[in-house]
Amino acid sequence: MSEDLLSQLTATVVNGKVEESADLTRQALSAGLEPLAIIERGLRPGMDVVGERFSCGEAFIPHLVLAGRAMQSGMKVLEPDLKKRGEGTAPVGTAVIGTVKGDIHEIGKSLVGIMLTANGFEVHDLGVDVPVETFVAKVKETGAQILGLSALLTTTMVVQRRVIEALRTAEVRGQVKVLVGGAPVGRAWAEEIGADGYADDARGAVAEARRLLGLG
Ligand code: B1M
Repeated sequence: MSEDLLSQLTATVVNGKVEESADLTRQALSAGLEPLAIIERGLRPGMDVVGERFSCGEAFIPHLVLAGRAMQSGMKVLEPDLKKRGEGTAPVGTAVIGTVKGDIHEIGKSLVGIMLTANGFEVHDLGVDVPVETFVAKVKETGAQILGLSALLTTTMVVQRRVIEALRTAEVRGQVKVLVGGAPVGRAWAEEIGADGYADDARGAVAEARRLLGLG
């Protein structure tokens, strides 16, 4: 039954069915499925299918846009439940996150933000296509201990390096730990550009942020 719901959910994302995605997500929640399982085993696999189809010329930009909307409408249903988990205790730290300049991929970054919030972080999400200087200014303004930089394109991952350089120039590099992620980004890249941490998914981002703050 649950597996059936999850594979239907994957299909609604692949087919870009925005309302059906929200409906099925509600049904999955009512059936007692964990929000994270719904994301990881229902919604996200749909994005991977559409991405693969795009790579081999079987899907086009409008399909990516619709699939993105369908995934986001499911995530909207789950967001309040996930965020509630971080309420009621003092924040474990402050994080600024965003997708770097030139890159409008939003979903993975938002998921990282939701998961950090769910795990007790105060999160300032700057959105997508964020200029280098905006990251620096927000780190200064909030005194954040974590800066999360998302990049989904091989052409924009280089901007992560520029942000780190700009933090150095602004003399705030020492006060913030930089966490990088996104599909083309790996640990070797994180080390090459002098980032402090790397994670390949939202769960890993929370674990890495906690490790960087010495929270275990
Ligand atoms: Co684009 N796109 N896209 N796209 N898109 C990819 C990334 C691509 C791999 C598709 C493909 O070719 N198979 C490819 C990149 C190739 C490359 O550079 N290596 C690509 C391309 C080429 C493009 C355009 C250039 C296409 C064009 O115009 N010709 C264009 C670029 C626009 C721009 O940004 N300037 C473009 C546009 C778009 C849309 C706008 C249409 C849409 C985004 C809609 C939106 O976000 N609102 C879109 C989509 C949907 C995708 C795919 C299909 C799905 C991305 C997604 O949301 N995945 C994607 C293919 C794919 O990933 N399979 C693709 C679901 C999400 C939960 O996963 O974002 O990977 P992800 O995030 C994960 C991890 O990466 C990680 O945790 C997240 C959650 O588990 N993570 C972090 C992410 N950020 C992190 C930060 C961290 C830690 C972990 O710490 C701070």
